[in-house]
Amino acid sequence: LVAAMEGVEETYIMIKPDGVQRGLVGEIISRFEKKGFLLKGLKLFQCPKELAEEHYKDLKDKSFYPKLIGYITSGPVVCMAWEGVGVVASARKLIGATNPLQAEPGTIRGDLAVQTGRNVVHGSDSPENGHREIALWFKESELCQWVPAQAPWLM
Ligand code: 3AN
Repeated sequence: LVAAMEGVEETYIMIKPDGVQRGLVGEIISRFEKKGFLLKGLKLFQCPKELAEEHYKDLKDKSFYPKLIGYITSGPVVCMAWEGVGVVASARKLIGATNPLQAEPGTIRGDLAVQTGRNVVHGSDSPENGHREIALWFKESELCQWVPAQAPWLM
């Protein structure tokens, strides 16, 4: 039902190792839940180096790339797949600017982070990448195709 709705997208959201270690998992998940998006997949996961490199392959020529790979593989991350109308852009708004010092108060990074290299959360930057990243981080069997019994906020 939901998948057939116009404008429905999916996005890959990941709580990075600093978010997990600082005890921000519940707080961050809660913001997406309260907004009203639909959770399709969720797991705590130690990311292997090869997967981190694939995920961030577009950044491989950047000077910070080796540090970024080291950071993402430094401890467990929380992987999430969220679905909803316009979820990709909306999630990026909830997350805030890449540099947490420029992120607006009220956003996750604006409220909870100070460093670009420790910005607690990732969100896909396009519907295509949402699709690609969910396929990269989740097995099909780890994703639930479900609709809440009462979900007027999704309709
Ligand atoms: P966003 O995560 O907001 O989409 P991107 O895609 O430009 O930002 O960067 C991906 C990740 O690379 C960021 N979340 C951050 O962890 C890291 N990153 C980006 N720019 C820098 C930088 N100047 N120094 C260190 N890490 C960076």
